[in-house]
Amino acid sequence: MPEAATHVASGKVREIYALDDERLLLVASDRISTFDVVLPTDIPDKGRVLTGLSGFWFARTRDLVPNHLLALHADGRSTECRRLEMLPIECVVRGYLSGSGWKDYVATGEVCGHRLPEGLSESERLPAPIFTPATKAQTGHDENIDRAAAVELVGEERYDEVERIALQLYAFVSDYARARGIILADTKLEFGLDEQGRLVLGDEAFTPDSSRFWPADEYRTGSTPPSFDKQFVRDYCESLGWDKTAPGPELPADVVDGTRARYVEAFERLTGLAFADYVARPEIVL
Ligand code: Q0Z
Repeated sequence: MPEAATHVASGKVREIYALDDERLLLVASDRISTFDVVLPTDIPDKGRVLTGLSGFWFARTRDLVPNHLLALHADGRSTECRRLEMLPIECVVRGYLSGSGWKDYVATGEVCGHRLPEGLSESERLPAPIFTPATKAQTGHDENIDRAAAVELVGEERYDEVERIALQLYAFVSDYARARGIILADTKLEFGLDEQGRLVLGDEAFTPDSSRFWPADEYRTGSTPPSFDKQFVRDYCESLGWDKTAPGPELPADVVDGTRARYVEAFERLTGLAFADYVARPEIVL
């Protein structure tokens, strides 16, 4: 990391540093969280996998929408990006009924004001992908909101623009992933504005931490399909009878190795690149 970089913010598993007035450095650690708790054991290379995937998608979607990426650093886990004025909403697209979308549907028959057909099962594919914005909670959980509430936060014109772009991005990446045996159930995108007020895709994009990836060959409705990346960790934590409050348990070597292998497999299947080649030369994803 450059000597002058000053720390700006910490996420559960990432850090942001300011390089200057216009540029930030996003650093993805190898930390992993499950059931909202960061575990004391790292997954080696997880931060590189996520950084490489984000870079891969930024490079392939730049004709749909400009993004904040300026450079990938040689460590494979740090990205230099343009500093944006971030919009105050999380831009979620759902192609399948899972997580809070499933909970809201069971309670109300709707998700973020989208009335859905009756009788859908958990994890079922939706008739068409839906844009389901959420507030950005500083602590705790993001809250799903409807169009009217999101328009209050960003304005009608900007809302219509992010909805259209987010749906286009989801369509592109979900088709790409599906052809490689991976279902993109849903994804959370963050957009910002540049100096000229143009919409720019920021943060991380289409990583396993910001999206639900399901192995297509294990997909079925009526329950939560296994997560592509975190299933070993979840199964191990469940087997302990841990109460899901901090501190989380340490992970044994076989769970670490199996989880690392799943992250690397997601990277290699989605990008078609050998992960070792990425580590040697991160810019190959661009
Ligand atoms: C992203 C976050 C992380 C904690 C701010 N290009 C940008 N311009 C301005 N702000 C951001 C970005 Cl990406 C920005 N976050 C989310 C990331 C650690 C929080 F690595 N917060």
